[in-house]
Amino acid sequence: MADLKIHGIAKSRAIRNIWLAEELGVPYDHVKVGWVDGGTKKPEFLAINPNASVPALEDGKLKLFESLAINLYLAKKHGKGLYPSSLEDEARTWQWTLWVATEVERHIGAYGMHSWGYAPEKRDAKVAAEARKALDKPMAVLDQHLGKQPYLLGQSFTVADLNIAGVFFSPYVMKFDFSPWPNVKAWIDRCFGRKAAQKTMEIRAAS
Ligand SMILES: N[C@@H](CCC(=O)N[C@@H](CS)C(=O)NCC(=O)O)C(=O)O
Repeated sequence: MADLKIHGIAKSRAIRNIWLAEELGVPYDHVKVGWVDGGTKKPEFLAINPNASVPALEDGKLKLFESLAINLYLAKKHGKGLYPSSLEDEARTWQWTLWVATEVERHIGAYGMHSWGYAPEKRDAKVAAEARKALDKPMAVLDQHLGKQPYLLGQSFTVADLNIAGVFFSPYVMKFDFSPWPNVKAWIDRCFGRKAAQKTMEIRAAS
């Protein structure tokens, strides 16, 4: 049994943490907690994440929730070049992470649920269209930034890239059209072309 436990089925935001663990090459146990089957409501899970949602992390005595915060912690703890070494780049990592969580995730989430996530009878094309339109502004910001450099912090892939690309994990798998933002498209192909990302996709596909 590994010290590190990632709770949450692969077809959930836990995939972001699985990807990071695969990048780091750290041993981890994958505890496949889901919500449809009531797994997130069980007392033993609520003791780890009282929000009744996945993912959640246990690392020895530490318990954490919030997928993107979990990644910041793991990347900082294990390093391996994925966590920035300067204070300024650390601040940029927090900036992009909070940006994707507050400016992007709800729109891409709504688009995804109303395009492929919900059963067809629950999908609302109007909600999907509005969510897609709301993405234009933040995606233009990301595209402009990535026109200057291959990765968010510069020349190499870091947890900042993984956290932002991780929010697009299922849209990427579901062939969301990134072509209106060519720099984002080239960057996300680079991110998901990584060996660890490919392995993570296989884990998700097999789940
Ligand atoms: N902001 C949280 C969101 C967690 C979340 O909403 N997870 C979904 C699965 S991807 C969930 O467990 N939902 C439980 C439910 O809908 O009852 C994070 O990024 O970890």
